[in-house]
Parts: sequence; structure tokens; C-alpha cells
Amino acid sequence: MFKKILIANRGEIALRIIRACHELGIKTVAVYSTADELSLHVKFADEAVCIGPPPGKDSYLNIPRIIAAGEITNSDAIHPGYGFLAENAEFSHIAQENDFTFIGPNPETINSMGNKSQAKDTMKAAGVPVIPGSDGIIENPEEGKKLAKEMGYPVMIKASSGGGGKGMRYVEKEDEFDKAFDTAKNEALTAFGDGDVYLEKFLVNPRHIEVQVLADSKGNVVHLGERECTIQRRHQKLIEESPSVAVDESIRKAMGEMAVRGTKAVDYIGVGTMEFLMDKNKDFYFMEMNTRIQVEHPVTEMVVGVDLIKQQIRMHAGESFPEYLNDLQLRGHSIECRINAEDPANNFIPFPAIISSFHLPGGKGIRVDTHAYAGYEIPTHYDSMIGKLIVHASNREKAINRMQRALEECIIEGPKTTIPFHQAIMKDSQFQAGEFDTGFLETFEYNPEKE
Ligand code: MV4
Repeated sequence: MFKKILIANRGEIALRIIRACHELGIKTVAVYSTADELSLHVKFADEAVCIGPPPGKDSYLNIPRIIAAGEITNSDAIHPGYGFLAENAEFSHIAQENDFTFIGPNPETINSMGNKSQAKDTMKAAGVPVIPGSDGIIENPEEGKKLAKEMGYPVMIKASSGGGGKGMRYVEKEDEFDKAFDTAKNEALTAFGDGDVYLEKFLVNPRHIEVQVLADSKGNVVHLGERECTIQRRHQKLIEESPSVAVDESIRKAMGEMAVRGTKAVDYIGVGTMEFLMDKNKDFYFMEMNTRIQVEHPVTEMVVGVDLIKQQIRMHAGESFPEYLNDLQLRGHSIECRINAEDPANNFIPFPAIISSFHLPGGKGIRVDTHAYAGYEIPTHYDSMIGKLIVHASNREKAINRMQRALEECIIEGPKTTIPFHQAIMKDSQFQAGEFDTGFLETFEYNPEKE
């Protein structure tokens, strides 16, 4: 097992990783920017190294500085968390070149899943269902229009290097194709330095359902059920839950098998997520694979009773699966609300501020993952998430009820937060009935006066 792990991240996830390490008897090294001097990950790690000024490129994205921090502290592994360098193949490569274990997949695997068109081809070849579309990239609008005509409109043009909605264009009919092709290509070129695009049939208001996978270093893979992440705003997830109301035992088995099959098709190790879109007929299709621990991992932990970060670390240290992973039971229902310092009454504009008063909910079935505290100043340089409120109960109805109680108990003064918005969603009859899709928030009417 590792003796010391450097955590190349900040915020709640850095704290979450420190907790897992300390329970495993592993020493921790925090890195931090000057904007995070007073952050909890700096206080709770065994050692902390300042790696630069606030902008990401000068600190949490600066590979040489992070590697240097690993060297001077004599760390033996690097955990990237999520965001920042978590899916950066070069970082995985350089970490390994410098004799650190990278707690994530190897650079080749990160690259093969980072290219969405290539990832789709790989999954298709492995027998995983993919959204109908082009075989690989489309070179010109003529090729695209020919295929779109055969498949039927509407279609989507997507950037190979995209993901999370960037470089994506909806095409309703043929006479819009040329323009959409051009803008998608240019957007992709500007954003990623890669103008490659591919084509897909458009699925009308699907659900986003993802499967958690775990792989050991010998090619064994298990899945740990699904998470429903359909409640999103501009490709930002707001609420996640496990299990999904749209998934029954037979779909879970089929999706789980496909997730495991896809993971085995790439040289995988540690935790990963296979993302699927599910249509009205409950047919599901592979969309992307995330090669990192995700923000929403706690809802899986709550229903399977497994510490995903401890398992991730163990797999990278070369351990095999503990026996119980081959016989997992899903227990009850878990929901997570992301608490962001944003004003939901004002288009969710970020609202960084000093937290003047801070009280968290507690009691049975409540978990809060946060790096915030009373007196903490939310830096303006990073994302606006200040914490995650996670509940667990015996079924979905009770979990929603518990979430309402927990949201009621939260006191956060200083910044505006997404809490009142979550309260409105928890009261919504469509949400309560589990009748929602990715169009849900477009028609959801939020009235801040009521909360
Ligand atoms: C789609 C789609 C419909 N049809 N692809 C959005 C993020 C990116 N990763 C993929 N996305 C979508 N791809 C086809 N062929 C609809 C979406 C989509 C979406 C997907 C998941 C969660 C929320 C979403 C919101 C809008 C659009």
C-alpha cells in the first residue's frame, strides 16, 4: 500500500480523498493556491505545499509545480480528484515517468475515451449499444447529409474532442446542415484545437443514466449500479440519485453487463463511469466514459455501502476485489443536491462571498461533503460548488422527504445558494413521480417567493 499520496485538487473532493487516505493509514499531501490558504484540505492534510497564485493554470493545472511538490514531499502516488487534471493524459504520463503511481487510468486509456468518436467506435466493436450515427468522423457536409437522410432528421453533430455539450449542434432539417456543420467544427477547433466532428441520430429528451464501474489491475471489472443524473441545467448536474426510477432489475442487469463489457474493452483500472442516454422506449445507448471519480459518487456509496475512493486507491495499489464486491445488494435510495454559491433567482449567477453563518443538517441518513465553514470566503477563481447534501432512506419517497427536512435545516448566510431551488424541485409533483427527462428544467417554473 502507498505510504503517502499527494492530492492534486482542492475543495470538497480534496477533503474526501484525505479522509479515505487517513482511514487507510496513508499520509496525505495537500497542494494549494494562495487563494486557498485557509481551505480545509490544507488544514487536514499531513503536509501542504503552496503551488502558486489563484489562476488554475498557475496552480491546480500546473503539472511541473505539482510534480515538484510530489518530489519534495516524497509522495508515492498522485490522486487527481475530478476536474482540473483528472482526465489529462499528459499528467498521467508525466506522473508515471516521475515514478508516482497515477490514481487514474494510463494515458492511452484516457486518450481513447477522451476522443468521443473513437470511444464510440471502441464500444460498438465491443458489442455495447451506441447511439445510431456515423462510423467515426464525418469529413464534409455532403457525407453527413447523405447519412442524415438515411437515418432521418433531426440529427446531432458532435465534436470528437467535446463532451459535456461543447461543440454540439442540433440539426432539424437538411437545409440547416451546412451551417451547423461549420459552426460545430469551428467551435470545436477553437475550444479543443481539434475540428473533428461525428454524427448521431437525435434522441428526444432522453434521461441521463450512468453506471459506476470498478476495475482491479488484473482485468476484473464489477459494476455498482446506476445513478440518474437527468436533472441538469446547461449541462451542469444539479441533482443525482441512485437507483434510477427508470431502471428495473432487468434493465439494471443489461446496463450493468454492458458497462462491464465496455470497461473490459479498454485497459482499465480503478473507478470509472459509463454514461448512457435512455430514450422513451427505455432503450439505452453508450454516450461517454468518464475516467475519474465523479462528483456524484456518494449516492452510489450510500446504496452499495462501499467507499469508492478507498477501493480506487486499493485497486491502484494492486489489490484484488474483496469478496463482497461480487455479491452487491442495492439498499434503499439516495439523493444528492449540489449546493452552489449561485443565485437561482438570477440565472444562477455565481455569488462568491464570505460565509457569515453556517449550520449543517444532521441525523439519520444525512451526509454532507463540504470544505466550507463559518468564516470561510468562497474564492472567485474556481467553481461555485460549496458542498453536497446527500441523503439515504429506505425508498425514494422517504429519501425526498428526508432531503426536504435536511434542506430546511441548512443555514448558509453570506452567499446566495441553490438551496431554495432544490426545495422547489423536491416539492414538484413530476419530480416526485419520477416523471422527468433532460428537458425538465427548461419548463420548470421556479418562484423564489414561495421558498
Ligand atoms: C444527445 C442528446 C440527444 N441525442 N445526443 C448533452 C451533453 C453531452 N454529453 C450529450 N448531450 C446530449 N446528447 C443525441 N444523439 C441530448 C443531449 C442532452 C443531454 C444529455 C444528458 C443530460 C442532459 C442533456 C441536456 C441536453 C441535451
